[in-house]
Amino acid sequence: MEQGRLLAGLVDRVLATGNPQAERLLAAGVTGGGDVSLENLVGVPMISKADIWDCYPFGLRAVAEEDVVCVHGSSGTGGRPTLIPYTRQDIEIWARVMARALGGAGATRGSTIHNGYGYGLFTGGLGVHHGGMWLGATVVPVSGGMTDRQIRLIQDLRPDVLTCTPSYAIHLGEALKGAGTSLKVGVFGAEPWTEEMRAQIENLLGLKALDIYGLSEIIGPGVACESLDSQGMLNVAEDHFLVEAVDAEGNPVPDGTPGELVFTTLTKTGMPLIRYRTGDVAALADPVPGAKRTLKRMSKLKGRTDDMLVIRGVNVFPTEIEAVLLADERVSPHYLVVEDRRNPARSELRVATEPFSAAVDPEQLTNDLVTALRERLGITCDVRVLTPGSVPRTEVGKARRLARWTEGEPPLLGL
Ligand code: DLL
Repeated sequence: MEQGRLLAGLVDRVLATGNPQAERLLAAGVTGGGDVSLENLVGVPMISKADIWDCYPFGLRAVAEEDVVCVHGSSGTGGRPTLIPYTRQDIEIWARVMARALGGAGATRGSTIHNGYGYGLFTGGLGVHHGGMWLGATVVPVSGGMTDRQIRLIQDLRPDVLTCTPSYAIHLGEALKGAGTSLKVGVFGAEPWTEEMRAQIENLLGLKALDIYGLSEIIGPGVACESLDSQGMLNVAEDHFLVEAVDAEGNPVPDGTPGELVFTTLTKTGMPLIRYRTGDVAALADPVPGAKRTLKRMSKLKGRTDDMLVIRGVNVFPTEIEAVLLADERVSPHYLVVEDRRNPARSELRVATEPFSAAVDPEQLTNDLVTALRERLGITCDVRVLTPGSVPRTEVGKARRLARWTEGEPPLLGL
């Protein structure tokens, strides 16, 4: 099978570098591509973000320095920055998987793509840019922020495709104040978002909202993307990125069961990774039966392993809280989940929300949300319904939906 052949070639390429990833393979007894197959992949050592940090900046690079054409990564809010070197071939692969993702969302050569993802080290802006141009569409490289100018461009250039984070889509939708647009589809990602958030975005912007997933370590956006025909799941670009889902011990979980996603970059050259554990949790599934697309699918992300909250023994992902909050039509899509750890022996969950309108009775809404959260998640949360506008909006970068309160002032006034 094609994936098996690419995998063996990848293992040979990595071994030839002698880099720390190669040393780890050798230590596990892997001396050549012939030692690894799709069937025995589970026995091959995994690699993590900590390993990339340990080799900062480019210790895991697998090509000569002059073959690198650009660098992307994440700025490292949670720690050190992660930098990824790309070769010309990597950029082409990225452009192709992104073009396929945009095409699956209905974009064509005739499309205008309003690209509100940030341009820079972050992969969102340039990933969509490369893919949109590869497809032959017109990309408007607006980047994040300056919302008034974005509204003006949407009205003047009449784009059919919007690409940005789901939280910024909400922000744009609110700034449009009900004015109709030419937008038909949105390709939103880089942050977790639920079906309930999807309904709010579709309602606000009058478009079809699709999910796109990716991470700089693997390539950027386009590792997986929903298409109009993928039935709510994301098609994984398996011809380039081999996917596994594993439990906490690293054992594979069956399709349909959420597990940590592990990717192998079959065709990447600048910084290929074998069994990169992402910390992202989702469930895998086969392609839609009988469909033309033959790629494995993944569910929307439940969250990240490091964002999972343990409240009095109950495990909760912030997305589960979002789903309960936004299922109530009185609640606006602006919220913050706060894990109150001031007493480390007993974490409490506080949830700050806003009603859509000042006409909503805050006391009634508070009681209803406490009940709904208890019924759905089995935990009692301290819900605060704040006045509209209290929860900070994110105009640039990723929305912050989870805060940890360890001491001192609350992360948000009113908690
Ligand atoms: O966020 C790449 C990207 C850009 C994806 C634009 C989609 C759209 P990083 O900055 O390296 O790359 O962050 C990667 O973001 O491990 C997930 O935890 C999270 N993430 C990305 N897409 C989604 C999504 C880009 N659709 C990290 N749903 C990943 C939930 C997502 N979380």
